[in-house]
Amino acid sequence: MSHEEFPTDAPAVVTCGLPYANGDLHVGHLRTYVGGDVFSRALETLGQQTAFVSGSDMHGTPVAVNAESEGVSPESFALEWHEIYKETFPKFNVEFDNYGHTHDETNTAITRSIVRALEKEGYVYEKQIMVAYDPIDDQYLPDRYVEGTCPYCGEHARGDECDEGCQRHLEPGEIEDPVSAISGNPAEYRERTHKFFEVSAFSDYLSDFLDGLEGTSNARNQPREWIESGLKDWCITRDMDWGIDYPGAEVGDESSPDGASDESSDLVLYVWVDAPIEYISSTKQYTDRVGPDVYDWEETWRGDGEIVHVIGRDIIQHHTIFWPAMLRGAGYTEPRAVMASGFVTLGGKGFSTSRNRAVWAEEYLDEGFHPDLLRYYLATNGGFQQDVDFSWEKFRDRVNNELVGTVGNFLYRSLLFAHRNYGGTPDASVSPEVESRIEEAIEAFTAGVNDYSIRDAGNAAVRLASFGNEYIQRNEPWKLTDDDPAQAAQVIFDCVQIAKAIAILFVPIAPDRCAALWAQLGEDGSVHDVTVDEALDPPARSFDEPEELFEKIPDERVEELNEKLEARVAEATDDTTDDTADAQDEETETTGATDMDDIEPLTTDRISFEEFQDLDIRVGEIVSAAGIEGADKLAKLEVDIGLETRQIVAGIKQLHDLESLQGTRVVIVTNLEKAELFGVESNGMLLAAGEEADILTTHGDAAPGTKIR
Ligand code: B3M
Ligand code: ZN
Repeated sequence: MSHEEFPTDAPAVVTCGLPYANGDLHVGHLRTYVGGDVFSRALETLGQQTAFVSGSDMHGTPVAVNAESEGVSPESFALEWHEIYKETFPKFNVEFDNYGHTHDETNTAITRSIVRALEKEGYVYEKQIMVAYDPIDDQYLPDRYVEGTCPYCGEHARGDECDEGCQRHLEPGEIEDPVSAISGNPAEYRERTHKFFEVSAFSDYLSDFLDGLEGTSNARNQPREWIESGLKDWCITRDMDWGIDYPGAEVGDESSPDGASDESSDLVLYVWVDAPIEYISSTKQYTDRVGPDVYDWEETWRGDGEIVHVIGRDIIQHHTIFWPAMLRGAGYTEPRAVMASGFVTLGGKGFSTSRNRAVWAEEYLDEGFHPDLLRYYLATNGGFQQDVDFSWEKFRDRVNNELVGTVGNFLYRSLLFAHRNYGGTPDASVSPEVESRIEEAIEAFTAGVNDYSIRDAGNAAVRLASFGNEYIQRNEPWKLTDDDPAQAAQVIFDCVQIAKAIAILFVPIAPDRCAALWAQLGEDGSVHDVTVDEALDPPARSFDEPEELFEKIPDERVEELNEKLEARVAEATDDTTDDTADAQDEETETTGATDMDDIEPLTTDRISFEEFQDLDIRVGEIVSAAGIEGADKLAKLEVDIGLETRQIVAGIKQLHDLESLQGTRVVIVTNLEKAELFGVESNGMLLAAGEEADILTTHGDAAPGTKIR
């Protein structure tokens, strides 16, 4: 791994978090896969050698619980979903170089060798722990088989993750008031011997690792606090049949240093051991297919590879603490970057599988929408770590205004003019103005990739198209063909050059549409093999009449789609009891969005205008923001309110990227009584909306201190 700018001379691998092979994919799930695909294509466009890999996560209780409720074996259940995912991703132009699964031979072998390496280095030990057990059903209750209360934040949590609260990984035995998620029976704790990975031994290493880690800032900030509050070792075995057997548990295996204890023969590895290892296994399978001369997995994972993990923000801890410790302990290369995406909501609320409140991946395609439209929406609608809301209205607006109105419009009008008047590209060479504008676009694209911002990389092409529209409008070539044919030819040549540059720079977002544009431009070969260096090469001489690349979405379609969605939700709500909704709803796992169907009722008590005026509400500007140590949710802010700077405690720690809040305009109630929270004085209140603490800001540029009335 280097910290040089992309492209570097080393091979890169971009990985996407492995989807649990346990149910239908919806557009919320697609965000990280589209994100990973865009990023990996963008690296290639820069000329970086890149492999793009992922696979299905076959093991663990998320698969076992769902298989059990369907009455089938976890293996056949997971394999069926695996095949579906493998077919679905390419339909969204998410094209992995290898898409494997965690249960295959490659992953089983590499997982065993890594666990053995960790044992050999002395990082694995045995310990007696209490594990949840259902005495009525006579069953151990690992991970998702048990539900209860998070000991850290008090929210309802599932076995191994506090998915509705503080997002922490929970160790076996930690969950309070345990009940079986299957039978609802109260669980008891029983003593068992399990294997532990000594993550705590890596504290110093991980601190340094995080200092150098690139990607989104949330992937550095959260784990820093976890390290400061003291790392716990991870239990890496489970009382289950489904999974990879603990190596050394096989009869006659002598490589286990202490021999296997009696109990370890019933143990499988915790799913989070073999799941990230699939990143390595999948890369190896790619090499096995194409040969090490084309791509060498060992150079990447054992040498100086640029490893970039693209994940959802709910699995940051696994990728920035547990996984790098495993890699380090077993002698593998450390990741260069972790890009952790925000969640996707639907019309401002969470996706809900059980309530059928989702836009399903297949459904999107069945409605006849081109995959590149959704890619554009998901990749450029806000920063990668910000949450994105999907609604058919917003989708229509972005498609109609930007893809059709800006990009499509520029391409169609200029290429049609070029074809009709010159049969393609006129005789000329690129003007200095357009040359430097294209260079700027390439720089913006390159900077976007190096900032891990797929939005910035994607917008480089859209901005260039917007310039193109302005350029053609300003120069009015249609008025010049008779009076100044050389100038007309110049302008149109420039436009074709811009179109060519757009085809190259927009490939990561819209691979299929850009391939069509490339063909339309009469260019040879595949645009997927072209790098930014070619954006200023002279365009092909002749091309045919162009076709429109993007189609407008009519308003009636939006109404129709919304009605369909509402009808489905109503139907599903009718025949889904809340209990099954809770037990089966795996939404929070992958999208993290919780249902917010219950909007608080309006208060009927009125207050007088005078009472309202008693509140001294001011515009403020955040000077600094930092998490309060030991508190899960609280952050300490210094806020400039014009007349002075106030220290304010706000419950936004997990919900915002604190580093990036500096300079944000906020709204502060300044005359609330002072309070002390977690030993820190709060001198005012920050206003924010809803569960996600959507921070109120001002629309214009009212200065700090301005009174709000
Ligand atoms: N299978 C899915 C999730 O928790 C989980 C990811 C594994 S990535 C190595 O989002
Ligand atoms: Zn919690």
